[in-house]
Amino acid sequence: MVSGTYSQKNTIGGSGSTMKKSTIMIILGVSLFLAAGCSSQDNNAQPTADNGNAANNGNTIEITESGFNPSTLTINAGETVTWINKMAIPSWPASAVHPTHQVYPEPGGCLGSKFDACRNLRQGESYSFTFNQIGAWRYHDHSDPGNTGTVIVQ
Ligand SMILES: [Cu+2]
Repeated sequence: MVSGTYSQKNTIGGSGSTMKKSTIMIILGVSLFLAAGCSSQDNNAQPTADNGNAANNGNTIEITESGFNPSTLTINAGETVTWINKMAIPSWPASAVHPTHQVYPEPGGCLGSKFDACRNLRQGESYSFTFNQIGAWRYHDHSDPGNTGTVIVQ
């Protein structure tokens, strides 16, 4: 069927109308593609941005050469904090007090409490913890115990 359309048996008028149809189809197709492309970009951009903020309520602490940034962060109970290692060397966020990590009053984790990354984060890696206990919770870098910070949960 397809090869018949382009065979020499077709009249000039026949192939002309085929070309017009093709042109219209292409224009329609491009218009639909552009319209669909624009709307899908709008639909995708907003949920991604919203979800990114909602994931940890913006409670991100960067681990840098000069310490935890911010070194003190205040959140509401039930919110999640994410530490991200921006250093080339590894970092292990964990509850005070080194080396037992037992200050945060929830059991679990690998040593004394649930608030413990339990491993070194490499550069670019992150650790998230949800604070359900109200208080001022000191923590440190288990791989560099002199580096400390506080999460205040209200
Ligand atoms: Cu420690």
